[in-house]
Order: sequence, then structure tokens, then C-alpha cells
Amino acid sequence: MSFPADFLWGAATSSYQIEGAALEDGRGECIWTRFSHTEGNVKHGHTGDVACDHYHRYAEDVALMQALGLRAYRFSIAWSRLLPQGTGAINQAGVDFYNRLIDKLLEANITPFVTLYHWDLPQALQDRGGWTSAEMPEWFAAYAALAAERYGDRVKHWITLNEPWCIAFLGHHLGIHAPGIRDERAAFCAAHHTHLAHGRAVQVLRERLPNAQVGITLNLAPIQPASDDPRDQEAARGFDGVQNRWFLDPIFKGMYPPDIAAYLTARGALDGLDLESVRLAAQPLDFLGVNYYTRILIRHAPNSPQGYEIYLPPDAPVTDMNWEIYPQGLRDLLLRVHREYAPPGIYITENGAAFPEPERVEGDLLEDSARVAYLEQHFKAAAEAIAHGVPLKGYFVWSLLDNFEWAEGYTKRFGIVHVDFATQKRTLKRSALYLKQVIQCGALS
Ligand code: IFM
Repeated sequence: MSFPADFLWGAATSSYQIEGAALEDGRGECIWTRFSHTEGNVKHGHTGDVACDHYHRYAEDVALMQALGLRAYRFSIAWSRLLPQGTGAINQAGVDFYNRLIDKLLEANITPFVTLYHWDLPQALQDRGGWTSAEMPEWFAAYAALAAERYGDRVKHWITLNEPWCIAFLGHHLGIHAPGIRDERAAFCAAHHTHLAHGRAVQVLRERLPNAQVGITLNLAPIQPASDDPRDQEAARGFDGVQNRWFLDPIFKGMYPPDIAAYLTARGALDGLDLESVRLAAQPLDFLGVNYYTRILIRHAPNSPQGYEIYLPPDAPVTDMNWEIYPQGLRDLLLRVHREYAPPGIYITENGAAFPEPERVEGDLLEDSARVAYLEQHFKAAAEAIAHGVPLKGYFVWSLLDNFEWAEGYTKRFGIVHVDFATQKRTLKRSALYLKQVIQCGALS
């Protein structure tokens, strides 16, 4: 099973999860700093204040990437490093950090993929309404313009948003992510503004960087009914409507999925939104970024408040996140996106797994056979999708480093490189060497 010669193998991270230096060199407070410092929000009271200290150790981390033969690296920019208040005054020290990082990557022959927003909204903008504010699309467009102006001479691949579903629903409905709001209408309002913000950012990037490759990253999952029962099937279709189609349809068709929009309108969840305006989201894209971790099985459950529940088969293999390991879901998902939405290119912008691992590591290699097996199975699924005609152009493993896993703090380890958070020592895991070997061979053995 081989991959195209120009296939872009890489690894991914995000700013708040690895950088640390949360308030250093003029960085403005972000919503995750506020949220993680509020008791009860993150396991063990962990915060991203130090994280992997990548802000200071970026050169060492780039050297690691180079040693692993990575061809590309996906990272995000912390908006409040560039613009501490979200708008207005520029923080040159923050701008310079990413200049140094980008230059180091290019020296190492690693293609930078920049995500403009991976959840660390400036707190100052949250104080003005955050994603529920109708001003968000313009705030985001101005920030995108600044990033394009400062980095566009060297960065050719841009991702507007990471996982808008999580921004909207984990942050504004379930309240388990920053800003910790629990309100269904706020969640759909936030989702609407992510669509508009994405559309505006694409316009701004196109105007300023006509040769750039521009896309967005969605967390997509195959949603399957737990049985043939028509009630399970209907519940699964509804779940798919919010999880997948609520994001894919605006971006590729300029409209919301009519069945879901009708249902939500009837229950008042979309009150106050101009649904037609979502056509702005359908800007021509060069690629779709797909983050894939698992499938979701749904069965109807008349006694639950939503009328359905997520079903995990008792014998299903799972990761430390309790997510089912289901590699064929990646192939199925890629085929579906290709068939129904036909993006000109697709990158897997995240795929990987958390497994329990020791806090400290003896020796210079950590054996993580479960992660090696996970990656191998998912690489195979990707190769199958390519063989079926999917224009898959690259694959970013999540994650380069063990890092701050949001509400789970440092308790879940996704890295192909182990981080000892007491000493900041990096130790390779076997999976890092496996990825290196796949990159070198361009094929799976
Ligand atoms: O760590 C996250 C990442 O920030 C977004 N996608 C899913 C990962 C694992 O939960």
C-alpha cells in the first residue's frame, strides 16, 4: 500500500495545548486561561500556563520533527499573542514568536500549515460576546488579514478554523470547554458566526495571498444507527445532521441542511439568526481538513431528554478517551465527503489516539504498541480511500507531543513524543519511529 510521492506527512499541535507562556511577552489572556483557572473546569485544576513550554523550546521541537522526517507541521496561532485585546494594538513580541517558528520550520524543510483559530479566543473578545457576537466575523477577518500580512510571504497553507462543532457545542451548549456556556441557542448562534467568520477569512486570505492554499478543519464522524430499527435510523440521521451536515452544507452548498433547520426552527433554537446569510460560508476552498478519531453509534432512547443516546458496544476496542477504535470509519468518511461534497483536496489534519502511559520514562524510547497499531490501521484506511479516488493529499498525526487535552488536562497522552511535564524532557515513542519509517518508505509494509 503506497502513498503518492508528494504526500504530505506531518504532525499537528495547537497553541494553547503546547506553548505555555500563557501571559508572557505581552500575550493577552485567552478564554482557556480564564476557564482553566476557574475551579472545577479542568481535571486536577490543570492549566495551559506552561504546557510543553514550546514557546521557549520550539527550536528543539522543530529539530525533533526534522529528525522524524516530517514534511509538514500543522500548528495554530494564538490570536491574543498577536492582538492582546483581539482587535486594535499589535503585540510585536507575539508576531515575532511565529516568525521564528516559521523560519525554523522552513530551514528544516518542513511545510508550515497554519490554523488561525484553535479555540484560544482572546478573553477581551469573550467579554464583548465572543462567538455569539455578530461582530465576530469582522474581528476574525481583521485578525486573518494581519496574519496573512505578517506570515503570508512564507506560509502557503492556511486553515481558518479548527472544529467549529466543538467551538459551538462543547463551548456553548455542553459547557465543558471554554467559555463554559450551557445554552442551546447560544451554541447555534456561535456555530452560525463560525460559518460567517470562516467565509470572511477565506475572502481576506484570497485577496491578500492569491497563491495560498486555503481550507477549514472539521471534526467529522460516521454516524451509524445501532440497529436496523427505523427509529435508530432516524435518530442517527438527525445526529449526523448536527454533527456533520450542519458544518459541511454551509461550507460547500451555502445553506443549512433543510431537515435539521426545520426541526431546530420549530423548537426555537435558531431564533434571531438570518439563516440565509450562511451563503457567505461557501467560498471556494482548496482543501477540506478532516479530523477523524472514531465513529458514533446512535440508538433512539425515548426516556432521554434528547430522545436518543450514543451507544458503545460492550466489546468495542477503545482508546483512553473511551472512543471506539474503528479504522474503517476513516475510509467510509473520506468516501462520503468525496462523493457528497467533492472538495478539490482533502488532508487528514488530525488522527491519533490517547493511551495510558507512564508519567516518567526510563531510557530513550517508550514502547507504545497500541498507538503503532492504531496508526497502521488508519494509514491503511487512508490508502484505501486514495485507491478509491479520494484526493487525499496529506496526513497529520495528532499529536506531535503529549499535551494539554482541554478539560482532561494532562491526563490523556496523545503524543508520538512523550513529555515529562515536570522536567519538559521529550522522549520518542515507538510510534514516532513508525511514522518516520512510513514517511521514508512512502508505503505501508
Ligand atoms: O486535542 C484535541 C484537539 O485540540 C482537537 N481535536 C481533537 C483532539 C483530541 O481530543
